Amino acid sequence: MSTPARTCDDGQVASGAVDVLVVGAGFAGMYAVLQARRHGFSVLGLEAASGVGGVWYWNRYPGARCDVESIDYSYSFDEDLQRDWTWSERYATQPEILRYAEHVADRYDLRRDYRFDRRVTAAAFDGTDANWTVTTETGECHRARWLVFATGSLSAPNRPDVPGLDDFGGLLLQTSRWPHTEVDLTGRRVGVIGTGSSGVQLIPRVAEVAARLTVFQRTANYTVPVLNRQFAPHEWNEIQRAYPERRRRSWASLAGTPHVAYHKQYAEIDEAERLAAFEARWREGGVLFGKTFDGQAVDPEINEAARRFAERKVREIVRDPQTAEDLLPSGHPVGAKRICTDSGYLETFNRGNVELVNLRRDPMVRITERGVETARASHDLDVLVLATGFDAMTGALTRIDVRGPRGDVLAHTWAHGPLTHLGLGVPGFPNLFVLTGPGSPAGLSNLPLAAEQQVNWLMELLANCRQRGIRTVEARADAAQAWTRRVDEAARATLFPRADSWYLGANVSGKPRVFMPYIGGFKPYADRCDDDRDGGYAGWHVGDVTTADAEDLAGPRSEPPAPVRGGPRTAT
Ligand code: NA7
Repeated sequence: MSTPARTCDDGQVASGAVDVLVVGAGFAGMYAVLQARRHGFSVLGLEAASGVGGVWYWNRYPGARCDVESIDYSYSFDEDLQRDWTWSERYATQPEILRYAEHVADRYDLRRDYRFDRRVTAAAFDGTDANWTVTTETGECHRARWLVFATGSLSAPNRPDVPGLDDFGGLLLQTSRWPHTEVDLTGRRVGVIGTGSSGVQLIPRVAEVAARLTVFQRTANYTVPVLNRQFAPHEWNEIQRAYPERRRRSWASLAGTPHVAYHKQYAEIDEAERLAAFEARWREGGVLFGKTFDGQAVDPEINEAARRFAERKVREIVRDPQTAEDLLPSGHPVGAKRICTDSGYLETFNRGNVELVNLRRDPMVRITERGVETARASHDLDVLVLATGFDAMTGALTRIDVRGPRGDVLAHTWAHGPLTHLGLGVPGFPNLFVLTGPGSPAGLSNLPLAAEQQVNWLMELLANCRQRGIRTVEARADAAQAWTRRVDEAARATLFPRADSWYLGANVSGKPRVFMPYIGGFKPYADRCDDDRDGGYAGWHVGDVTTADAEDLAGPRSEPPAPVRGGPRTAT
């Protein structure tokens, strides 16, 4: 990106500048708009979609469901909202979460501050009047003092660079851009590329109706039955009663949910008790299997025990030995890629109409008009589904042409990995804030709470600036380097860097291999943010930055963090 995508003439700029411009209408963006308004700021929200919901607006594929329990995956800021909304299932489906987001938008009349169908393509900071000018694909320009990107960590689709993708003559679908009208797959020959959370949720649903389903798997991942169920009416009363304590524990937790590991340490108990603990977690269902014991994400011995347990489960369920072998994850620790949660995924491979193609043994060669060609076979398809994930954490931001007052371009600043102070600010980009992005614990935490924590902190900062008549705030380069190192060191202390995950950018070819989310925990992160505030916003330049002192303030251009681990990139 060498030239600005588009600049705005004065005539194009829509009315006057607002105080706060929020990009995105997912959970973080909606809450930012609400809180900006409640703090008395004028606010404008811009959203690429036609409605609210963020990831839940786009990911409408059959089987889409949140892998965090519904009673946790919701806002906590308003007890009336919490009391008035009833979740019908333990793990909510995409339609129900979208209804919840729409309910929140209605309840607080959020849409009046949003403009939808506005994809932001560029943002440039004007140092003379300390305002951002934000441009949309539709050619609109808006000005704002404070620019808040709530563009989501899993929002920029990853289109695989497989040769011939555009040649496919059938219906090409992507889980993260699923059509809004029903897609009838009955009696069709369907191929699915990708076996992460999206593929694992989709595949059993497709298998039920398709004439033939071919699953193209590059990496087998750990998957645990989600054991979803409807809530009984009497249960909901109990949930309501326990909510305050549940939320209190969640806010004090490492991941924004109230769950804890087994009450005894792995080393203190015998083999029978270890197996019983793994079994109990497995029967609880969902991602928590990855945290059965304290230290499971750090200690290779505990992780290996979890791996052996999961392997037994696969072999018990999948009848064909070669298929079972192919479905066994190898080469990455349990939980180092987010554990998938499924409803009958492994059982699907016992069906006569389902075939698994292990791309490690039979690599994909190209996509043709008729289907997918692998080294050993041609697979004729009517429908090809890409469940290939996201350019996670940074993709939504680096695809926007963001320019600071001293010529910094965000995509360049992050070319070797994201550099942030607390995941919130980037040196070189005054008055720009990122929510639930790299450097924050959001990708590893319960997102609604992670968003609330960051927005609350940010609005306090902005209110403080208003009170003191301060026009600019910018992350200090030294603070950002220190925080980015801390993010890196926290990851290195765990087994996470041993997997080619989206946390590391390893799923996207050409992306720097840097661990992006902060793995040190939700509560420790919130405490660190509060320390920064209590220290007078020590990690920030608070006050106007002039061109003359800018170089001095920004310090030397950042050195990219070293890759977490070397080795070849995963290839198809
Ligand atoms: P994920 O978890 O990134 O999964 C994407 C899948 O697509 C994964 O199996 C990838 O294999 C596969 N993939 C990606 N590119 C290719 C190519 N070129 N060829 C073959 N296979 C490919 O995304 P999801 O949408 O499933 O889930 C994202 C998050 O949403 C999830 O972690 C939860 O937090 C919710 P790979 O493993 O990279 O070898």
